[in-house]
Amino acid sequence: MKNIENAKRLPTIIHVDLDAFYASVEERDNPRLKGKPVIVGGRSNKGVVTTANYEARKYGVHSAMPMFMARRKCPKGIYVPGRMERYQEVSREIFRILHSFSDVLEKVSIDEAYLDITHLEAEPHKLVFELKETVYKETGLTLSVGIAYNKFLAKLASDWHKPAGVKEITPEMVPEILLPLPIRKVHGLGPKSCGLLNNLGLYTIGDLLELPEEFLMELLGKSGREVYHRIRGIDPRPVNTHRERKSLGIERTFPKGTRNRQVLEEYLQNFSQELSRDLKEKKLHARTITLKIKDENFKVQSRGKTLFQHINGADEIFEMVHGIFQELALEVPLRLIGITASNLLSEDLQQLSFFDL
Ligand code: TTP
Ligand code: MG
Repeated sequence: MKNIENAKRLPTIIHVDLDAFYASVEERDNPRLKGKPVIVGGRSNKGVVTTANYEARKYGVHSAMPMFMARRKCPKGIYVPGRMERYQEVSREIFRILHSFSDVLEKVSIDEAYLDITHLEAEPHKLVFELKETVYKETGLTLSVGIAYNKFLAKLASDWHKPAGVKEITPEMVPEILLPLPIRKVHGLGPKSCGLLNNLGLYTIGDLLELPEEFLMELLGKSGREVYHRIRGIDPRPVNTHRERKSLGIERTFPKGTRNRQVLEEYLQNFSQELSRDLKEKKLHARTITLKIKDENFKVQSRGKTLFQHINGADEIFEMVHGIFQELALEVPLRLIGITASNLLSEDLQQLSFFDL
């Protein structure tokens, strides 16, 4: 019995993160940008950098940097405004590919996911190689991957050899890898907690290992326990395929305000279709549909309707949002229109509850 217990394999979890995601999509869509420093962000000098490709990072440009500073550091850079819808579209394509490798997948953000591949036959490095090849062939984008036996270490590893790198962290490597790392690398320690710990003279994970669990809990509250275990390479969080989503939405800003009902309704038609596709892909149904508008005076309004049953069909969504839209006076031209689906129910959970009845 003991032997069987010992032979039980550790999980194999991979963390996938696209390289300079928005900037890479811009490069791919516009070959003229290839090899040049590309910066995506607000057009005005008051805006900030959303992301910069690795060429631009050589000049010291990075996410959240004010645009004027980026322009100063990298005057030859190519500055492009973001195209959120396009990034969403490419992201969907990538997630379709990721799903085909393992359906035990947790989406963390538009360009980041955990996949549990423990149950698959394939050797992890071989699978990761194929996954990278497939994403590159089908989308032209590169990604970095971390392989480990838990989520914390997999995420740490994906950042190791960016861009386009692969890094595995095995149990034997843990002390050597973790001890010298700065404490900000610990998932769960934000800038505020890091500041507190630095003030106590604690800078590396090695320093943190000296602290008793109670001390960390007193300092950090509930997350103190998680941090205590994480710095020892322990993280029991499973890859959560039903990560709860609160809402799903799509919106569009216009370069010029419009009151043209026909044009606006056309947007709503398209959005309803896209939202429906998104909900179906995620096996979700929504009970509340909300219309969001912003007019030329920057006045934002959201109006929602809630049904008794859950829906995810394009026609049903459009019918609801159209009803709300028709009640609007449209006195001031609109600069933005969008739809959000909320009060979501996962199909898997729904099935579960049927069985429970
Ligand atoms: P990240 O994965 O953090 O960054 P990245 O993909 O651009 O670069 P890296 O190679 O280091 O992974 O974020 C993914 C996308 O999310 C990024 O392309 C743009 C967007 N983003 C923001 O909108 N605001 C931000 O502050 C950051 C960091 C990212
Ligand atoms: Mg990324």
